[in-house]
Formats: sequence, structure tokens, C-alpha cells
Amino acid sequence: MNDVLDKLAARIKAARRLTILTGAGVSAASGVPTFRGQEGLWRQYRAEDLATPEAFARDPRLVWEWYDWRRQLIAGCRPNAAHGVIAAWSKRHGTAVITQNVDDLHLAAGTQGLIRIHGSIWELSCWGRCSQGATPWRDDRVPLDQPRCPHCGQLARPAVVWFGESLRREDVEAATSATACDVFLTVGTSAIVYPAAGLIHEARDHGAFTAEINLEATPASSAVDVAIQGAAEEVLPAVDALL
Ligand code: BV8
Ligand code: ZN
Repeated sequence: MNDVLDKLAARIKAARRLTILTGAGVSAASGVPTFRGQEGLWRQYRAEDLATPEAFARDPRLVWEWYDWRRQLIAGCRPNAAHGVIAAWSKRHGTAVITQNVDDLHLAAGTQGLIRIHGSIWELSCWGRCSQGATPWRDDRVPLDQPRCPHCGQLARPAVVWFGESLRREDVEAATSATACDVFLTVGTSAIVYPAAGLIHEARDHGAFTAEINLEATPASSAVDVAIQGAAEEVLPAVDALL
């Protein structure tokens, strides 16, 4: 194990441009449920069933109850050591941090220049897409009854990217340009959801040294230069100590 940590630390130390992609595994140690596996289920629903515009159109109350439940849970969570190391590294010139997480724990840890490609569970926007309500606004009250757009009175929705919805163009552009890097490190993601799961392959095509930290193997494990099987909140501080 130590030699792969040494190898990754040496590469990060020498890197002018470091890009980090994170998933739910980074927030697991903070108590935020991941998506896959038993704890990913809410009542009997899979995330993919609820996190869609169709589901919200069909039953906005059910979908909002799920988001309110997650917000109440996340409100009690604090950043962990993995968030701390990533926040410190984000202050280095040339570092980009891309997250799929909507919990904003990276922000709470002080991460700079964070690219939230799937949005934030703490922001709302107008379901009716009225001109003023299309711009997300922050509302971190918990619990919160089904919210409404303060501009037009229609239903408000969580300002997250749902399955079948396109990511914000500026986020895709920022994430894509960050794949032109010396080291691309992916942490705590199952590498299944696209376009996020495609970024590591773009980085490889740019000649980046690629690395993965995950408790288990993923579809990306065979594509990276080093795949480290371990907990992010343990491995990242260990690598940081070698810098
Ligand atoms: C789109 C916000 C244009 C909402 C989310 C190409 C091929 C196949 C399918 C597609 C494709 N292109 C598009 C699609 C469709 C779809 C998709 O990818 N489907 C998947 C299921 C196959 N993508 C989309 O719809 C995207 N939009 O492409 O628009 C378009 C539109 C239509 C058709 C074509 C193109 C939008 C995707 C975004 C959806 N929104 N979240 C919300 O949160 O409520 S995705 C959500 O799920 C998360 O943000 C994240 O992205 C994903 C969950 O993945 P992870 O974060 O990795 O979490 P997971 O639980 O899966 O894994 C945790 C990992 O951590 C595990 O590996 C575990 O071992 C590890 N771990 C656990 N603890 C630790 C740890 N590791 C280290 N330390 C620990 N302590
Ligand atoms: Zn509105």
C-alpha cells in the first residue's frame, strides 16, 4: 500500500495542474447515505426513480418529501478528514475540484473553486421556470414544507440536476477544461453516472496521471494508473502527510 501512496504523493507534489472528482463516498464518513446499496434506498424507492423531472411532475409531494428528508439528514452532518484535505489542496494554484455531491460539505470545509456539476440540495428554483425563478436561490431551512417560487407562486424544485436533465453548460465546460491536467484523482464514486464518469477517460486522453481512491473496485479501476482500495477519510490524510 505505501508504495502506491508514495507514487501518488510524488505525482501530486510535481503536478502544476491537479483535478479531483468526488462522489458520495467522500461524504459517507460524515453520515450522508451513498446512492448504491441498501442505504441508497428511501422507503422502497431507488434514487433514479425519484431524481427525475417525470417523478416530480407525477408526484411533487413525494419527491419533495425525499429531498426534505435528505436535507434534514445532511443538516446534521459535518465535513470529514477527506473534505479537509481536498479543501487544503484546492487552495493550491492549478487545483480544480469537481463534485457530484449536492450536500455542499465541500463548501462547508472551505473548498475553493468548487464545480458542483449536479447542483445543490440547499438551493431551489422555479418548477415553472419563470424568468426570475430560473436563477436558483438558497434556502437551508429544515424541515421545509413543499416550497413555492417567491416570484410566480408556482411550485419550487431542488436546484439539482435530475436524471434525463442536462448539466449546466458552464459547469460542463469548467469540468471538461479541468481534464487537461497533470494528475486526475477520482475519490468515492462508483463511476456509473454520466457525463461525470467520462471525465477520467478525457483526462487520460490528455496524458494525465490518473488515480482512484475507493473502498471497492469500480468500472474506472482498470482504466487508472493507480487504484487505491481504502477509505477516503484515511487515504487522503495519509497522502497529504507525504507531500
Ligand atoms: C444527461 C443529483 C443529457 C440529484 C444526480 C451514457 C451512458 C449511459 C447513461 C447515460 C449516458 N449519458 C447520460 C445517461 C443517462 C444518465 C446516467 O448516467 N444514468 C446512469 C444511471 C447509467 N445521466 C443523466 O441523466 C445525466 N444527464 O446526461 O443529460 C442527456 C439527457 C438524456 C439522455 C442522454 C443525455 C444527469 C446525471 C445526474 C443525475 N443527478 N444527482 C440528487 O442527488 O438528488 S446523480 C447522483 O448519483 C450523484 O450526484 C452521483 O452522480 C450518482 C451517485 O454516484 P456516486 O456519487 O458515485 O455514489 P454511489 O453511491 O453510486 O457510489 C459511492 C461509491 O463510494 C461506491 O463506489 C463506494 O464503494 C464508495 N465509497 C463508499 N464509502 C467510501 C467510498 N469510497 C471511499 N471512501 C469511503 N469512505
Ligand atoms: Zn417562478
